[in-house]
Amino acid sequence: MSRNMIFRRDIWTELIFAAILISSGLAHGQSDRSEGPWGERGDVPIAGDFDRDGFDDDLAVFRPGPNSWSFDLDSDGDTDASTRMGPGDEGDQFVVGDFDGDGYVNDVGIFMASGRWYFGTFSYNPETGSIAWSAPFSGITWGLRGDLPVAGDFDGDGYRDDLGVFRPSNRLWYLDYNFDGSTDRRLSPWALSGDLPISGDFDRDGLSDDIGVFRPSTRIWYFRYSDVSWSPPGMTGGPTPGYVNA
Ligand SMILES: [Ca+2]
Ligand SMILES: [Ca+2]
Ligand SMILES: [Ca+2]
Ligand SMILES: [Ca+2]
Repeated sequence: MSRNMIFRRDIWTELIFAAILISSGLAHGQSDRSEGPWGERGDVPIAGDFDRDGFDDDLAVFRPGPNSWSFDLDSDGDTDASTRMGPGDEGDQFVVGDFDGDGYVNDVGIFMASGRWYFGTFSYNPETGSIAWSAPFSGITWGLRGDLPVAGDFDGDGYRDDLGVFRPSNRLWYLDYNFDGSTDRRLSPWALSGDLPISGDFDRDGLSDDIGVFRPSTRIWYFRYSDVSWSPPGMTGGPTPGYVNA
């Protein structure tokens, strides 16, 4: 074998190794931690504080089909509780917030394809290891089919009880403070159709009032910080309440 052949083979080895690195996800960005495998293909993930220990580090997955929920209450990749007595059906989307204002992010909003929302709370009992679902809230109709929901503290009142939807068709974001089914604020177009919305406190000002998107085509994440100063729901000078349903 000539020197040239050996050199070429080394180049190929390098290229194949690089391709393996890229396809294995190592080049996709550094993680601080990874756990699992936990959950199954097709599961819908959420995160919150379902054990009410003050940390929003609990994972849960909704499994369409059996319509069951599994919980990993310390995100270590082990199931700590599960129940079939929870919300959800095929095609539902979920957001997590503090809709009852008790200070714990353990309430779930269920956004159905019909535009109907309902809300409830997962309560974990550490004595029995069981988790219970209760839904004392009234439901609302808000948003349209195809909207992608988020939840946060968009009015900055300290409660993560506000809903938002990103509408890919017009790139508008609609916010409903206090989940009463009326649009309190409409943001200007931002992000692209195909982007997947998230919300959180990305500028670290202590309020979960910022939005973001993940763009699957490029795997880039974009963030938009909120500059909302608090004003009473419905008094924001935004579009007519209920506008989003029109
Ligand atoms: Ca927790
Ligand atoms: Ca709560
Ligand atoms: Ca709020
Ligand atoms: Ca913030």
